Amino acid sequence: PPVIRREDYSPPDWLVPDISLDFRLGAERTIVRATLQVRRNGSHRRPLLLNSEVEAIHRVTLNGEPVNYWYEDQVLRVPIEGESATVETEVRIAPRANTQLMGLYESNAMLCTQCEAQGFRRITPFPDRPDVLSRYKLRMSGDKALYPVLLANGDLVASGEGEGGTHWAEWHDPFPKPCYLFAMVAGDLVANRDTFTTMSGRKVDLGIWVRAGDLPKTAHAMASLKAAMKWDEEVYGREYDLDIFNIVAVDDFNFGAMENKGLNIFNSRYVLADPDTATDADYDAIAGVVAHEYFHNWSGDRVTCRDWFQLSLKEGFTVFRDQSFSADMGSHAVKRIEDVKMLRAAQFPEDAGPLAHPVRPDSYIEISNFYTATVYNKGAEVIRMMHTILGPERFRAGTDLYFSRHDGQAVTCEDFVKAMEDASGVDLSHFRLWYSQAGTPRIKARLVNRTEGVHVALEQEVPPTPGQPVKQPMPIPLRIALLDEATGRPTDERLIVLDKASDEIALDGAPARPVLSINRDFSAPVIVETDRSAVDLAFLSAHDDDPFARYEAMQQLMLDTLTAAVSTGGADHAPVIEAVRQTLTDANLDPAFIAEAVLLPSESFIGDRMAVVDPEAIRARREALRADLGRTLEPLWRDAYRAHVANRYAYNPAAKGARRLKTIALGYIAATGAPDAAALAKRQYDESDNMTDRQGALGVLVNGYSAERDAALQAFYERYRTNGLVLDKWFTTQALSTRDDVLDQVEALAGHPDFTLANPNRLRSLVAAFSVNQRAFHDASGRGYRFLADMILAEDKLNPQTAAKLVPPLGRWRRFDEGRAALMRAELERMVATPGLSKDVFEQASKSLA
Ligand code: HT7
Ligand code: ZN
Repeated sequence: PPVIRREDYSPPDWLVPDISLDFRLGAERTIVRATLQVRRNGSHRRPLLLNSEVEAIHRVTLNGEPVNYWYEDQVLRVPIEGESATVETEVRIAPRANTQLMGLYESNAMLCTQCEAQGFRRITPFPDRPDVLSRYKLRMSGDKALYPVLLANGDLVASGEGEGGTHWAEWHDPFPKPCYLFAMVAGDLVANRDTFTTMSGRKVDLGIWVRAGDLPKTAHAMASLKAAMKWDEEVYGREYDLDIFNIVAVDDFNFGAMENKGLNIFNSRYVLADPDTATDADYDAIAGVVAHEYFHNWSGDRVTCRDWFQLSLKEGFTVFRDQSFSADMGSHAVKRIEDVKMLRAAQFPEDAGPLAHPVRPDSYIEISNFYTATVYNKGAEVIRMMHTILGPERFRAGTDLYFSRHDGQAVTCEDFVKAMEDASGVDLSHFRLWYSQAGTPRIKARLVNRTEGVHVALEQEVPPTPGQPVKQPMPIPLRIALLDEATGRPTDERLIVLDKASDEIALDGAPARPVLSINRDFSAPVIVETDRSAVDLAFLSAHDDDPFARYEAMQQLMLDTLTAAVSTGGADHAPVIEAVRQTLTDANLDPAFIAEAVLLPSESFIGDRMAVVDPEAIRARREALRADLGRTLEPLWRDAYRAHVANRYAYNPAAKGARRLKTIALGYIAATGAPDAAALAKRQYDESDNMTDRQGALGVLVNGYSAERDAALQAFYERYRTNGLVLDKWFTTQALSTRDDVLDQVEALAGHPDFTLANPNRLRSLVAAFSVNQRAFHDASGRGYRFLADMILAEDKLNPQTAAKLVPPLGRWRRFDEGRAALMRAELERMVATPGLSKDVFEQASKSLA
């Protein structure tokens, strides 16, 4: 398949300032008529090229006359003599047969669209690229009984009854937009309606559209939306610009949600919540995703991307915005820890593997493979570093300038950085490397005593990545402080920017016995190695005034202990146990923070720090430390459990933290092998008044062999079998079990009548969850690899985009022993050799082999 390169960008030959669309809706067949007003862009004689991946092209006219068009390689070429013209097309599409869930498709009897990145071409012929901006007018008509609600971007301008039980609606969107932001929905839906008055006093009608039975589950999404609208006004000065803002929940969706102008379409898992069916993590995710999509109205819709290489322009920036929003709505410390955990779980391995790419990639085969943790999460860290370097006021001046300078335009990451520079006067030339160089920088830091005082000696190395064998040193902002080992007090924090391969920086005012606190608040997305001893780390885990650094010290202590245990077969657990004891008994700490701090690093994170990953040894040593922590501190775990067990459900940061700590304590009690542990967990399961506690108890039970386990799994299934989102949790919980027979269970679950490849959430709930179960997935027999490859190949026939997202765990073969590496490679080779493989999976699998 052809490779698309960033350096080959050229502006569009033809612009389409206006488009009118007419849809005659039907699930089996929908007829789409489009009228494009086109205008030549620049002086050239090239034809108009329209991307087209529709079922059938019925008719093409030019200025009202039939035209000799030419259709080849999914491109329709229309020769045009003049400088502007009217091009009309009529095509047929088949929403029900659309299993890719791109373009117009059917989900649960509703018709809906997904156009980013390249779905619009599956609806109607069009120059499907983000730098062609058009004003849209749309008319749709369909069966009123099947589709009583007809929604699209912009404002509803007219509606009425048609013949034969049909009705119609017309929507106009006054804001020019790229076609990837086009959306329409037709279905039997009801709305949770509300209003928001913007800072200039305009009233906006809000609607969250769902199936009738789901209406009671929309309150949290609505509250989140209103909070996000207010926050964007207060923090970024951004006001909503249309009179209507609608959200629609859809069950079959390839991604989390989509920011279509005025009509966001959401995976229902990021809309629907009540305490009985959604966990605290679900509630948090809903708030975050609702905010993210809403924030795109400015960072993505009003100012969009020139080409898909610039994806992080909107995604990195918008993730940073949603992270900041969620931090402001709850605990900054806990949110930062969660975001860093996510970065380390998803982005660091990507950056260290065969699919590593810069935040602004240089080439792709299939753009949907580039909606990655690097573009999103590392992209957000890049924006955060600019915020750190410039400070909040200059950063805000930069975003103001960016929005005013580029409103209504399709621009580049370079334009964003330039606006930051122009508004702040800070030179960011060197900083631009963060967009172009892949790989996670590694820093070595140590304190050295010089005659003039204490210095911090720093070295950096950026590892080679595919296509980038040699790297330049990056500018790395590091927040640093020294803690006095005698008093526990910190010196003032300072921000240093390491911009050379190595440097030594004097730290004035150092105490007599300083301990280094570095990369505070995770100021840069890097791996820091220090020579700090277990004593230093334990000290920081008890005293550091920066909550992230405090958490990090504990993680490092645990990681050092576990990596030593894996390589030598055993290690001294005492420093970790003492540090956990300190944290658990510190009455000044928030339970939500304690919960994060006392959790051991994940098996994959431990593996990421090893030269050759040994999944069995990691599991064994981690479980040994867990059991030791459980046994030695058992009275404290039981205290923590009792302290929170009787709480009535409420959704607020304190109650969430209490629930989290309670279930983590339950896990440690179970790790001791205490005879009452299963009964305790079953009681929590039976008596809980919310899904967080219920799923938490199930997650503890599922790792054991008790009768309570089977009873709880059965009860869960019976209670929630008709609720797809909750049933997903049932699959995931079992796929993540630490039991030795999990592979048998997962294979059996793939044959369960409720398992289906047609719904991406269900597929991910079992298959993606299993692939992060490090011990089971990497079973030395290769059975886990075969299972995953079989699933990918089966899914590829229906939904290549979703299939391709499952490939990366197999691409980590270089990190494993020869036996496992050969087995993983064999599965990748089998995929690449499969006739009819999609370019989506081909790109991921072939790059993973290289
Ligand atoms: N901007 C949205 C991306 C998206 C997407 C991409 C590929 C295939 C399907 C998709 N659905 C949504 C989501 C976001 O970042 O807000
Ligand atoms: Zn986004």
